[in-house]
Amino acid sequence: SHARRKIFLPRITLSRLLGLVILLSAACAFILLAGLLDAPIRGSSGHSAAVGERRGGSRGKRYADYQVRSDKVEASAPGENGAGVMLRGEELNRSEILFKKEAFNIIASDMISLQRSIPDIRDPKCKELQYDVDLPSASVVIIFHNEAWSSLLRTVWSVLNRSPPEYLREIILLDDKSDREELGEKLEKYLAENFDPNVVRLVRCKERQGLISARVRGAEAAVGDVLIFLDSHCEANVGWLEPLLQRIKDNPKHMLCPNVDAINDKSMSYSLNGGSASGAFTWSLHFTWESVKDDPRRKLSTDPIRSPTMAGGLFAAGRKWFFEVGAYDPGMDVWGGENLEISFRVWMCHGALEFIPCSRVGHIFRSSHPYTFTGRDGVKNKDTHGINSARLAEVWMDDYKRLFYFHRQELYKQRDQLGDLTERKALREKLKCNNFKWYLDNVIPEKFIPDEDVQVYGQAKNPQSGLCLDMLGKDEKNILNIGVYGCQGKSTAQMFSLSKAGEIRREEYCADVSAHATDGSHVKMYPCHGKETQKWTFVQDGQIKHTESGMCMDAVGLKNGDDIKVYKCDDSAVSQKWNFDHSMYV
Ligand code: LR7
Ligand code: MN
Repeated sequence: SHARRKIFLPRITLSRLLGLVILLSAACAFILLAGLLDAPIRGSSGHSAAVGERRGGSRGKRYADYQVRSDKVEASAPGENGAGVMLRGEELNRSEILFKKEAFNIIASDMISLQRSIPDIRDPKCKELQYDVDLPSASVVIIFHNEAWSSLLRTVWSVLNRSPPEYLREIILLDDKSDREELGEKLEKYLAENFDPNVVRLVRCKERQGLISARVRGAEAAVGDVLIFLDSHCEANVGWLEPLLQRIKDNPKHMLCPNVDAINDKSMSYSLNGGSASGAFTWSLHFTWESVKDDPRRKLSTDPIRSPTMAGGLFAAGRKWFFEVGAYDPGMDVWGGENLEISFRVWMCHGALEFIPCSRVGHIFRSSHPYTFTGRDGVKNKDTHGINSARLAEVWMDDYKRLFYFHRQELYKQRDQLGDLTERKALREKLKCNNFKWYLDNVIPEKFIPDEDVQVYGQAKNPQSGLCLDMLGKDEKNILNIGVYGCQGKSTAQMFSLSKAGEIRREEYCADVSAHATDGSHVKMYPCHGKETQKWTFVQDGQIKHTESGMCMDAVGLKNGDDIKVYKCDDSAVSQKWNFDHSMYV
């Protein structure tokens, strides 16, 4: 694999460049002075000195408060202190056109300093924590494919400016075969002029790898003790590095995520993004953010947050252990699925996954992808998330893969075309990993299992109308009325469970009716909360009765696509009878 990439080593060192500047003109004394005070110079010279001195002598504790730049910036410059940029007129029009290409506001990003300041929004208690002086060294791996110039370099600068040089071994910029002009020689020149080549290293892939293999290439090129992966449109915040390194020093089998702050895709404003969060997943194998659950192990607000899953892009792991625990599945392509795969794997194979509240990194959340989904096999517009997820389901989820395939029945039919899985299955054997049931029971016991934690499930049919309860093409997240539709068999839109707790439930959303429901009140899906408005009683061939209001779901007079309503319960009304068919299996 080494033959396929080229390691770029610039010929001009920074000190020679500096010398040149001094010789060229006395008028440049001003520039030199500015240079000495400025972060580019300090970043490079500081870092090259640091490589040899690291771990030399002094032990003890220090605070994580490293920040070079923010105090010297004109506070009114665009985007400073994490402010958003508001565009008008022609600039606004141009940014909206370019938004389609970049999936974020590139005009605003280009207006902002590559070294802008951002607010230190850590919990104030983070500033009281102390860290060992002797911490492991970090290799920050930033993979990119056609990332915009300013967002890419702002990521690099934020890491350099806010990481103590003695711990930052290197930043690896892994170019996953970008074809943008400016990311070619112009980038090489910029890096050579601004950074120590031993600290900021550019590695190029000859063929596009997709983000998953690209990350492994980056990790293979790294030499630091700890790998820290970042997306190519991030901004590391004050003190972000030390809490990660300390935690890995103390727990070498922990994989850690910084708290992901939000950089707004339209204004570039930097914000708290709700503070702390953790991760979960849906049975369709998408990552979800969750609020932090109570955990008796957590004594302080600054303590790590155990998380069943991670979002994927921003995390740290010991370099050796990252490979021991299986890096990534090399059969996964382009984008998607690897985040849940690594999450399940880390927990099942005797590691742990945590969010670290005192380590904060901003990320531009984009609503589309500014690149193609052409696979390594040349096939265009691949459903890489689906295929990658099916691979993970086959290797890691045991019988629970049925819940994924229920959502993706076409993939179930093509499951012999997912590529070779023997190595990943062998890895699971070799590491003697726990099974998926263990993961569910121990790591995410609150996860609703639609065909286990239930009384009945499947499609709910009313014999009189012949219609089934149906989402009517709506997304439950919008809290809209549910209805009835011709029964479809194994349709996700018609999958409902009656949970043991008496909810009419779809994963995290529950059928909800007000306590004061009257004849003709609608039924809405609402996030499950376990309270009375979401409790129902039901026996097969009987009524679905809302316990609190005493009203029953009734299909009287309903046609395909109508909303379901509740009416006063009437034992003799066939329009109030329902059957769940259990038949969710493919
Ligand atoms: O072919 C590619 N090669 C690449 O190198 C495609 C992408 N990339 C790079 C890309 O330039 C970027 O730096 O890979 C990185 C991630 O791609 P994004 O930014 O388009 O992904 P995302 O932020 O939309 O998606 C999240 O889920 C992905 C699933 O595969 C990855 O794990 C991303 O890293 C992940 N991002 C985060 O977790 C950021 C924080 C939370 C969110 C969202
Ligand atoms: Mn991203």
